[in-house]
Amino acid sequence: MNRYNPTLETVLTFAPLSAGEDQAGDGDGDEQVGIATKTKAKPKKPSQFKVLILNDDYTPMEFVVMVLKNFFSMDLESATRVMLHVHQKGVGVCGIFPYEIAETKVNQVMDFAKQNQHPLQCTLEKA
Ligand code: TYC
Repeated sequence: MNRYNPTLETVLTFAPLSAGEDQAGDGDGDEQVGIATKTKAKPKKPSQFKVLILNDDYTPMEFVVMVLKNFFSMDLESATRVMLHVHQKGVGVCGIFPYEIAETKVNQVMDFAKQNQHPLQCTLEKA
């Protein structure tokens, strides 16, 4: 996955070379030849990632509701609605987070499912 998301950008400013060094053109030094001299702050919004849970035939509905309540701070009503959506459609969104948080949630859910010997799958996808 391409996660390049710079917060700083190197800006090329072209300091003309002297006639002897100017091998790129006709010797008048006006070609776009030079060295990078400035770094400009360019803040970017961190990319957002959806955390998805997948349906399976074995994980108990109550367990999925517990996962949604515990790891995604849903109340019982929302957790039940999302769980039933996943049960019927195959996949559903638990939440949208910056990459590091989304990755942590996926790992927490997968670890918790494994500890309890359920095949529940959780993944992330760029929002
Ligand atoms: N399909 C499961 C069952 O019938 C329930 C379930 C719902 C499992 C959502 C996973 O992400 C899931 N017990």
